[in-house]
Amino acid sequence: MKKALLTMMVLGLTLSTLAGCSTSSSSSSTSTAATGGKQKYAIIVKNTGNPYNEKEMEGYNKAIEEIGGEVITKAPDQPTAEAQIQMINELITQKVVSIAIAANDPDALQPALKKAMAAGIKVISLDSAVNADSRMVHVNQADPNAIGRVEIETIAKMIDYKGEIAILSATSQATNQNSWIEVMKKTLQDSKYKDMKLVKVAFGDDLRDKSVSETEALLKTYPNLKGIVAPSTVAVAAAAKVLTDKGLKGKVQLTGLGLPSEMADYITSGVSTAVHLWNPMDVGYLAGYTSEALVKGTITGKAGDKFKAGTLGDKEVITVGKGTEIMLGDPFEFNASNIDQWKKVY
Ligand code: RAM
Repeated sequence: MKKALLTMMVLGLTLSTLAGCSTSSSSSSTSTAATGGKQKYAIIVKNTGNPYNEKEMEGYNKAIEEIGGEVITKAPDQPTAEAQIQMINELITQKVVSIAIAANDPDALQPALKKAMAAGIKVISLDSAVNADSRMVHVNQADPNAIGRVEIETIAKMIDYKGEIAILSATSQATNQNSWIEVMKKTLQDSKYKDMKLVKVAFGDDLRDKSVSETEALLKTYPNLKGIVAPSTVAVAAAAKVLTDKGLKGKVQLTGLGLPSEMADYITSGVSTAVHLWNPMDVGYLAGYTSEALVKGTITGKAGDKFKAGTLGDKEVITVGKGTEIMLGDPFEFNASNIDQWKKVY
């Protein structure tokens, strides 16, 4: 009896702890914190099991807590548009005031997101955009041109501007990775890179096991491969592990977009001498404040709109292509000189 009571108490404590913590990576997690009529702000990330996405949600939570809203976080088990569509429809029923989404497809979410906007919900994308008609504004981590160019220049330096390279990406539909790959391909046309050849773009789907097997397949199919560019935090860590395990350090070079916390050992060992990224918590945090500004009517999402994004300071909406965006900053390089300091941050 005593034991049963204790179990119930522990369970109660666990549940109340969970309820207080609004970030979760389960397939459809909802904050159950006592809301007292608070407005519900929702974020949908690409999928579970990716520390980058968890940090994105963490930043979003922080912003929404600061502004006094209730957070709903959602992450599908698989990085698919179908799973995200279902989540959008659930959020419409839950009468959230805002949805921020890191999209698994640029176009497929349009009907669901349009339905949300027609219901008065403020819709933004972050990290991986939906098309301009499906959102009010996009929160972009960095200029895709800067990301694509720096990736090519980094791998080029590592292989002395000569030899075969491959790209190991996330999903084939990911808006963010595809925009960076497009810039990488364009950059490779520069005469500076004339002795380099892109032999393959492979997709690890932001899943660790698939990224591992795709890396192994690249190494097998292209025995002369000199370098891999992995513009996904999951892919670059998986490729680093494969190169380490196969003793290919120095034979096949690696760069990409990596979390310093996950890449520190590989940078220290020299399997990858440099990767780039931005702070995913800041991406989420900026999305939180952008959502609030739309809900409060401080901005409407049109170019020239200005607002204060908490500790990130003043931000302005700009036109990019057919839509508008809010830019976080520039990609940052992590290498042997700074990795020890950054691995503790994110
Ligand atoms: C993965 C995801 C994310 C991307 C980073 C670089 O974690 O695909 O969307 O921004 O990599």
